[in-house]
Amino acid sequence: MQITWDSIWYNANVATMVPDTHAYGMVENGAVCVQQGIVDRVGPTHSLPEGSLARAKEIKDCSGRLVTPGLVDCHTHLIYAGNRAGEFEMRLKGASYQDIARAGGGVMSTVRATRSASEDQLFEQTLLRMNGLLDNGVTTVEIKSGYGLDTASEIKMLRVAKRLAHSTPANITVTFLGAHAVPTEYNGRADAYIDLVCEEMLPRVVEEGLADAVDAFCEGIAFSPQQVERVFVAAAEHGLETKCHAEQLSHLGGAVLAARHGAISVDHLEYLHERDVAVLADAGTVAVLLPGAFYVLRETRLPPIEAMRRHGVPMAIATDSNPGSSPVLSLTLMLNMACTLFGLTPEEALAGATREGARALRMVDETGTIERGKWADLALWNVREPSELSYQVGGNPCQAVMHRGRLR
Ligand code: DI6
Ligand code: FE
Repeated sequence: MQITWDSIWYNANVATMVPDTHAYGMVENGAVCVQQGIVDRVGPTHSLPEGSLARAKEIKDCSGRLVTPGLVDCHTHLIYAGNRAGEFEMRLKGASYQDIARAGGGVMSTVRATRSASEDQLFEQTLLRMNGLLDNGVTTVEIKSGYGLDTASEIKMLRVAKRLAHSTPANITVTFLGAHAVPTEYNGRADAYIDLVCEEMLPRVVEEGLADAVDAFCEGIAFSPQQVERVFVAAAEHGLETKCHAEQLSHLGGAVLAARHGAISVDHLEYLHERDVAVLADAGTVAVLLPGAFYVLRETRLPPIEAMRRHGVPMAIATDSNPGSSPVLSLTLMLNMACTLFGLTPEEALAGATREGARALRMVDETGTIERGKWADLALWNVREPSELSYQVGGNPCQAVMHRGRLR
């Protein structure tokens, strides 16, 4: 019986990102054969069964260019209204991110704009940003709520996320981040706000099936470890995965707390202590590094990369796309910053935006590497070597994207 594939991308340098003896899991002059949205075969082009290309429904001669897994952006706050260019100017004149937040700006400024926007307006504005990400080779995106901070507005954001999931050619996962900041109306009553998150918002979110995971911001300008822990306990009662914004601006111990509660990922981590790293390693928690926020806030303290490497903590890279600390829509630019600012190797950076990003979303069995049986999520780039993706600063080398077998 002769096999007829739906599509074949051939003559490509295929960085499968499957961890093995070759750097980048590279198959030189390779071919990827796709059947019903799934990768069916990866191997050298010359070993394709005779006549495969002639019989395939769709073929692409990649002319020696690079093919990678579709990129995975595992941490975004893509849904919001307005922008914070004014705060950017204030920070350039010396105000700190925390000063601005304590004065009622920061997250709360975006909350006011997001509360006043209609669901349709939010959808339209977010779609433009989503397309920016996807143009840059992304096929999987995590989206958080967290700019509503009252039940109706959080639900509004999550519905926009679900609409995006249905109308975008990408795998979208949705995270409920009700515990992002204490809204003004709860000033001085953070515990009462956590009651609202756990007792009213979360049950509604679960009832409407609006989220895959729950996140919380553990920080001086947000919530204490005790408050975050209440959110994790409530999430577990509802059977939802957890994640945590931790050790971004100071060390409160959120990362270790989250890891002990079985969180899939802990994110930011500039202030993580070396002694915390072993706990993440034992728990199998992914460290999500966000060099865009580090850059925009002109942070100087580096996450303990070498210790994470030594302990084998999986490291993912994401945009943290948000209007305050990381107005970023290019994940390939984050590969560059992960190398130049955090000292990752180009291979670690690319793994961070593919395989390890997928791991941070518990999707690594479906996407994040090019392997038989996984979704055919692929990106074709106008470069030959995978290190060029980290090397280039700005611009967009992405030439074609396939999501679950369909060309975008
Ligand atoms: N850390 C971040 O980087 C985003 N949220 C968070 O907890 C930024 C949120 C914002 O400034 O709008
Ligand atoms: Fe974030």
